[in-house]
Formats: sequence, structure tokens, C-alpha cells
Amino acid sequence: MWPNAPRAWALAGLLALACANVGAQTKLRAWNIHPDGYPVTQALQSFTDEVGKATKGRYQIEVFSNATLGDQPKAVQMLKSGEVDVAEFSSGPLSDAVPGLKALNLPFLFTDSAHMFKHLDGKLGERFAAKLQTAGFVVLGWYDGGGRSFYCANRSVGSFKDLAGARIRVQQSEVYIEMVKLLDATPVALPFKEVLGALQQGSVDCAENNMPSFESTGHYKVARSVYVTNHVVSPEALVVSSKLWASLSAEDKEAFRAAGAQSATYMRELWNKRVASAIDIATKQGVQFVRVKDVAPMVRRMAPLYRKYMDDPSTREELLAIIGN
Ligand code: BDP
Repeated sequence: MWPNAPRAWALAGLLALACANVGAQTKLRAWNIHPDGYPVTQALQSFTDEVGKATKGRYQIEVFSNATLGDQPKAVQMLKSGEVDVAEFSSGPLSDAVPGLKALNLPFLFTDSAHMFKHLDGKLGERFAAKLQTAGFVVLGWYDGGGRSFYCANRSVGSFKDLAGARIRVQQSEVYIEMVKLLDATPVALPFKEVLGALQQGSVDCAENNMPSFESTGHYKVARSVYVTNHVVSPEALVVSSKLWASLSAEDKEAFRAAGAQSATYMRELWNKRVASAIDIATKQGVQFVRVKDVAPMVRRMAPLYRKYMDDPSTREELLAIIGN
């Protein structure tokens, strides 16, 4: 009996460990800037539910919405360092961390979301994802960032020339800052959550965003004139940290990937409905929409931006691929 005791103890120990592992749960944190009910929030929720189901509850992801964990540029750094595990980012702030992504923010590059996804769901998407992965971000789905337009408080805009001299809020992102300067306006980089207050107080005259964000933030209650330019059609990305990714088994990676893909499909469906309802809500509240008639003069203004990023080896090839198709 005695000679076998150490073995018996070891076996009992192993058994205890195995039992503990069966119920082991890993809790993860997801960063999100949007409120409840927004397409991104709903898609993130469906992602976390799917991951929970597919891993039988071993991975539990809590979604922190409304930027409660910090603003986007900060969250980009938090994800990179593994302080948060999952996030949904606009390609604006993301491209400041991964310069090869800047091509995605160039004005008038994609004509609409269908054009953008034709590229992102193919080879080009893989190339952008590879650039992101090298920088610490693993892409699990491309979400729709829609078309962004300018809107102003106390100023009606019927031509891009009416934006001259305005203080325009932009995301913390180089291409946006450069674009606004080329319109002879002053870019003011502000966190998303501070834009409403800035419009109300008049510290900025205008901002630019897609229609669901224009509506969900209440910007439309202050900025009553929208100049419908769709000047930037760009994607957003559902990403997880490389640190989390490296810790997953091959099977769990597959579960995360599948959940990401299905959440992206879901998000894009929700998006189109939300664009329509946002425009409807703002119109009913008396917001004036003026559609750009001819984008050519505005595109010509952007020429220095196109030259700059065509000359830049980190964006040139992607730009050529998009322009040719
Ligand atoms: C929204 C994006 C969000 C950005 C925000 C902004 O979904 O990620 O932070 O615009 O302008 O459309 O800051």
C-alpha cells in the first residue's frame, strides 16, 4: 500500500486539476464606443453570445459600451497592450496606430459600402488584416462605417466652400485633419463623446459623421444643416488583441472567427436599416439635408492628399488596387 501512495496522490491531484479545468472560465473585456441598441453594440452582443455558446461558456466577454473604458485613441492602445481583449474600432483612429491603413480614410475612395466590401471581403481585406495583425490587432470582422457627411450648427452649408473658416470637429486621425485643412477650415480633434457639448457651446461649428452616429449622439438636435457628401466611406473593425489570440487553442480560434464573421453579416444588415431610420428621425425634426451636386471640385481640392498617399509606399499598392476597381 505504502509504496503506491505517492502515485495515488499524484493521480488524485491530476483528477482535481482536470475537474477544475472543465468549469474554467476566462472573462474578457470588450470596448465599445456606442450606446445600447446601436448596430455595433447589437453585433458585438451577438459576437459575445456566439463565443459563449461555441466555447460552452469557457469564454465570457463583457461588453463595456459608451466608451466607459476610455476614448477610442486610448482604447486602441489598450487593445494593443492587451489591457482590453476585444474592441470595435473605426478605421480613423486605428490608422494612426497602423499607418498602412490610412488608405482606407481617403476621401472619395470608395463610392459606397458595397464597393468597400467588395474589396474588404477579398484579398485587400486580408492584406489590411495582415498589417493590423503585425501591429497587435487580430481582425475578426469588417463592420460598416457608412458614408460620412458634414453637418453644422448656426451655418447652412450648400457647397464645400461654405465650410471655409469653420472649426470642424474631426476624429484623432491624420487623414481627417489634413482633409479639413484642404477645405480651408480648422480641424479640431475631439473625443466622440465631447462633440455634442462642443457643438452646443459653439467651440466647434461643424462635425462630420455617418447618419446613425449623427442621430444616436443627438448632434442633429444642434447641427441642423447637413451637407450630404459621403466624403469618407470607411470600414470599422471587430478586433481582438494578439495577446488573447495567442492564448487560444486552434479550436477556440475557429469559434472566435466564426462568431466574428456572423456578427459582421448581422451588423451590415442592421446598419442599412439604421441609416434609413436616422435620416427619417432627423428629417422629421426639421434638419435640412443638401446633397452635393458635383463632387469633382471637392475631389480636386483633395489632390495633395492623393499625391501624398500615392507616394507613400505603405499605402500606394492598396490605393492602386482600389482605384483600378
Ligand atoms: C462613429 C464611429 C466611431 C467613431 C466616431 C467618431 O463608429 O467609432 O469614434 O464616429 O467620429 O461613426 O469619433
